[in-house]
Amino acid sequence: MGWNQLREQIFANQKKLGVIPADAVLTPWPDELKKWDALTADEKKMFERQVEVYAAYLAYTDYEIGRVIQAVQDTGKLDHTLVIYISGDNGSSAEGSPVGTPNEVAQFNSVEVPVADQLKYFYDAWGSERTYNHMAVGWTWAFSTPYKWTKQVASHFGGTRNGMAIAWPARIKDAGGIRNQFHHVIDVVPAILEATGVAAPATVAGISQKPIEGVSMVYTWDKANAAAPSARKTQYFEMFGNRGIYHDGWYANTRPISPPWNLGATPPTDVMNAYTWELYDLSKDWTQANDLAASNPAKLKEMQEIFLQEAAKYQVFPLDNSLASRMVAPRPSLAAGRTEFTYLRPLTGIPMGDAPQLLGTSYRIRAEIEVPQGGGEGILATQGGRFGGWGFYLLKGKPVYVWNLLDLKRVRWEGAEALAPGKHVLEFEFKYDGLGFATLAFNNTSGVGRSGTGVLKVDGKVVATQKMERTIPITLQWDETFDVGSDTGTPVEDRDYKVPFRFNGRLVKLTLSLDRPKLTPADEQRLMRTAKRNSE
Ligand SMILES: [Ca+2]
Repeated sequence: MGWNQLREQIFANQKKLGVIPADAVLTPWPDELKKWDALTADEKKMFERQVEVYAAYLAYTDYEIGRVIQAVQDTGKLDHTLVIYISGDNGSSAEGSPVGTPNEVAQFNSVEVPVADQLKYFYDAWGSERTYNHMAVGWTWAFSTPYKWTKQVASHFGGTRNGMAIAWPARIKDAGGIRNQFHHVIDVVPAILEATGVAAPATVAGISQKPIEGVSMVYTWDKANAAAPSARKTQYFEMFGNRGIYHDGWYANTRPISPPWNLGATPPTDVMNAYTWELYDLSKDWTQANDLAASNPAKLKEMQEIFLQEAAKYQVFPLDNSLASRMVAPRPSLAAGRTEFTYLRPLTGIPMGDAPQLLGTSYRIRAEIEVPQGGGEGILATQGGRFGGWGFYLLKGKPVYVWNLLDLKRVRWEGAEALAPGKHVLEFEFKYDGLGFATLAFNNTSGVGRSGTGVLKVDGKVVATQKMERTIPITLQWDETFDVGSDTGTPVEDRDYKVPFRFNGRLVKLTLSLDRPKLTPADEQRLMRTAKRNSE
């Protein structure tokens, strides 16, 4: 079964179960996505594999959640346990690209893996520890049935609305009952507070607390209130400048400028006014299918005013619709503003934000070590892992530096000779050819992902020199860390070692120095001209 047929089947099932109203309309398939029948045989084969693995993941998750519930039941406390189950933290995710990806880290670096390569290299491995996989957007759209859009799209329910089930056998008697009141995830805490009779603290450790902004959902539990009006009257939504506002059964929202799977899109500079608005009467239109913006401009204006009020109240302004530049914007961290990092002993688990950032920059890593009798082996420093990262280590006594380019290619510098026991200084110097992350401030990606030349030295002598034609542009593998003296998570090169691959000698001192490219006034003018041209 393809994704179009799946969407129809899900929609029919939702009506049969009564979780959507009988008069709900299935929103149309988007022009941006291929229909299943238009796919090639190879595409169908690969995409079926993707969704089978996703289905297996769902079944596995379901089973494990069942074990948690069973464990509560085994203690005899299930009758007095409140369970709030929400299936997702937003809509189904479209971050895998229209063809899916074996490596989401590659996708976040705007590197798409063609279907032919997926079939050739990743078909059998899909869903194993060899892949960081994500299904194609067609499936995503089907799993957001009956709505439009996906995760990241705050304006439409395909990006925001999730099914929720609440159980409390001793208290909620209408088991299996369905409720359709409009609520938001911030209403979970007020519901728990009311259910438990616990008041929200006015102060914590002497600090007065902001008021809780949600409203309780407990009133919906009694069958007599099944059709009671929603206690939540108003809720704003916003992400990357794209936005929506719910108020008393009405919903107004902007239309996304570009789909979330297009990471290279240039957002409009006038975030307040450059968007088209839509208007929906949710009391008659569950799925945002019938846009009333043109026929009821007065209501739309009223809703837009409410958005402005709510956004001001909850510190949404200034709206920011930048993508890449926001992703890499400097944040407060231990690493912010530093260009020199010195480590005097082994250390693991430093998250990406607090580690030296080696992308889009020239840098030098210098390791003073003592190689033990019998030869050196193990990690000096590493960051990332199997799906993107770098490693500096001794392998059978020889110095090795590896850049793992998103598990699609590995570039390697290696000394020909094993190091003799005793003191040594190892250095890896990388000279980057581009302008670096600073160009992203102008919504321009020309500075990232450029070439560079690496030189590996032992005791001051060059042992390997190589140019990398491309570098990872945006991000390393975010769920792995920067480690000194051993490796955690996954290795950057499985063929060389298994984690933790602890260095068996003495690490006297490890220094990383960054030499970030600086924009000249001429560079800035050129980038500003390009940004202006793109927005016109
Ligand atoms: Ca690792």
